[in-house]
Amino acid sequence: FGATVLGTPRVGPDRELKRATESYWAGAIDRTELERVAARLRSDMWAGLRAAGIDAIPVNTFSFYDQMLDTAALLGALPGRVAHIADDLDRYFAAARGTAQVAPLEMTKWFDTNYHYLVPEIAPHTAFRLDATSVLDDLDQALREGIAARPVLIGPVTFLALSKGVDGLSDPLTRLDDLVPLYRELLTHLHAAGAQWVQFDEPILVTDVSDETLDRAARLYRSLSEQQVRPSLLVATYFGDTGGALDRIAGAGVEAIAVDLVSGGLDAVTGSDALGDTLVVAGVVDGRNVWRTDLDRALARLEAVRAVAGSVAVSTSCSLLHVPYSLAAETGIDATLSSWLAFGDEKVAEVVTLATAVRDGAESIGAALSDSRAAAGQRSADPRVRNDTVRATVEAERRHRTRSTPATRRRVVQQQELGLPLLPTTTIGSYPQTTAIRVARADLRAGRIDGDEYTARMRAEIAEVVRLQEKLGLDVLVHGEPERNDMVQYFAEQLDGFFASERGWVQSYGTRCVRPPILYGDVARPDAMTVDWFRYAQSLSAKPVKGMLTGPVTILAWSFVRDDLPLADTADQVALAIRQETVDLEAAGARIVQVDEPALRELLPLRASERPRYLDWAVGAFQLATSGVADTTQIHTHLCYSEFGDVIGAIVDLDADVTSIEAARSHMEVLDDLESVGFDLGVGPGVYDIHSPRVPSVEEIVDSLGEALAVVPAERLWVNPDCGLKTRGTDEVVASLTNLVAAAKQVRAELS
Ligand code: THG
Ligand code: ZN
Repeated sequence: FGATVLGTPRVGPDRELKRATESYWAGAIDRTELERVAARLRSDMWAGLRAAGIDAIPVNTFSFYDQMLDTAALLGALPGRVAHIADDLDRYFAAARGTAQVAPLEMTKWFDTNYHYLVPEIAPHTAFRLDATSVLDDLDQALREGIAARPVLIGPVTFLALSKGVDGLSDPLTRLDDLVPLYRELLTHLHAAGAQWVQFDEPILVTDVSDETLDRAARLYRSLSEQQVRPSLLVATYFGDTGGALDRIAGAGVEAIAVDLVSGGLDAVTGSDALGDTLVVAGVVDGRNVWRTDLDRALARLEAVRAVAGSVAVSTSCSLLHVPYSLAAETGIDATLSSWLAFGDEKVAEVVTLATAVRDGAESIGAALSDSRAAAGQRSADPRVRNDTVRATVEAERRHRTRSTPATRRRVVQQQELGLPLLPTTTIGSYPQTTAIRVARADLRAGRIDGDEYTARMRAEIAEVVRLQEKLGLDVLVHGEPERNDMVQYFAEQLDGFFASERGWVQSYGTRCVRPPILYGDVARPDAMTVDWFRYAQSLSAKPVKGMLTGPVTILAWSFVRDDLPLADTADQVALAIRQETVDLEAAGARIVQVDEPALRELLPLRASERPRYLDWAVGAFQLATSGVADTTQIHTHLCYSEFGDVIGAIVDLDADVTSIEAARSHMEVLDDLESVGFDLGVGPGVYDIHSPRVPSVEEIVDSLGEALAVVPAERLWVNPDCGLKTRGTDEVVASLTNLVAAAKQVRAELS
């Protein structure tokens, strides 16, 4: 084949699968109807790819929830606690979401993307058993529709490497040999059903895998390729440089290897002497960002690959799961900006154009090449892309990264300013998103109300939240963030340099999607973004209300970022805008400003060698954002996870006066970790888990505080839930916070 993509989005151009699945969960539609929607989405996707000219079409890239969960089901490795559920689809959803009786699988990020997968649990005794129904059904549907179908499977190495060992199994990869017979049997079935090719996704090979793992992977693919009767094998690597793994896998006798030539370099390919007549599937069209491909550059890479490989096919760098369906759905975008972009459909067209050039020569795509050059030239010359004032200001300000006074001395002046009790109580920022809030937002969007009416309704929400916090007796208040749809999109809509898309949905996990803003130009803050809301909230209370901002690293992590400026430079531009906002909040009377960085760990490079450089600019950007205020102004931050691992030193370097972290589920071990690296700032370990509807008792919270006090001195300890309250109901929130305040008071009394 000459033109392919490694995978496709699946939630539907209009999020049809989200709606159908959520209706099925609510009992509003039955399984037949849900499967009808699913079959239709697959059919439309394949037909679209074929019509565009893709000659090898990935199938089995559809999923009702997640591809890792699908693989667990395929291998008979769903957790034992859901085994009693008779219906296979309900059993599958139970593993994904839990039920009243059983806990769901954990969820974690898929490499360095914004997609979250379910973490399979593998025990020493997990009895793997092939259940190929789902993949065979997919293949069958495709072949009946006349599609040149290539079933896609998560490769066994990646599957086990990303699974969690349970019941005493420390390394799931030790069970790789047990999977070999299942995958061999699967190849037999797929071949018999009519598959010419099968794709094994092995992105784990672009990370720092051990030699032992590489040996295991090579052995595994050797034993699959030695099978006589089977489809041709494509091993797909993506999200980075394949490095030495390329030769090992090519040497194992597979027919094709996919390499990501956007995230990774050409060297692994051009330097290889193991390719022989292997087909290299060259990922030259970026599958996870939204920029139009530079066709000249892509062609040069394809030529370089062709010079060393048996043959070359054109592909996206990874699955198109990570980009929106189509630019055509975006009506609010101006034609110029649009001409710089490519979403899923447009990327497919680029792949086909490049494959035409590979086959018939560059002359055959003359018109496309001149369009591509014109768009690139126009983009680099556009005044919105380069703002010299911004560049000069960043240059002048970037030295100002540290606060002038050390944290311990700041704590003294801040305490004089704030006069807080020991163990101050607060919340992370958001309060429940009520129906009234959603209605107001929808009314504004539909033009049923004007901006003034919207502001009035939001103020009413803020007043309610402030009143509630006063009544509960919290010490440091928040305004509740009713005006924010999303903590990144809200800022992107107000900053120059960002385009906030209307329909550009990308799956985040399960049925949940986000619309990442597109960061296309130098970032500037034309006006204050949050000050009016803050000023109103503070006017309602004598207690300190926190100014609430999202940090520069999180804004980048949850956006599509530029490919024409180093991320570190963009981070400083965003940081400068946030810095200006902190200064304005301070001038408006904020004594505390919180700058959240829940995604600090998400952008951590996959290769350890690249991590120090990342942490350097990421921490630097946070420091630039937060060091413009006076010593008396207290900077808070919030991090949404507790396993700091590789970033623990960075948390110290952030130098935030107070850090709130998720700790409820990890029993405060995180505090030990922090203190052991010399952390001596304020810390608010979450004292209860907001991800569950359960209301924590006073005793439980008192116990948590006791554990925390065993490692953190009382003068530095804060009391808060472990995350924002946006997804919870008001009744639960009132009950939980009542107990939180009571517990803090009880422990305070014991201490004094
Ligand atoms: N904002 C953005 N990106 C994120 C998160 C975020 N990435 C990581 C993490 N948080 C992902 N978590 C979620 C949680 C909920 C939803 C999406 C991602 C969600 N989405 C709504 C849905 O799909 O129905 C749509 C939300 C909307 O209308 O904007 O519930 O917090 N940027
Ligand atoms: Zn959080």
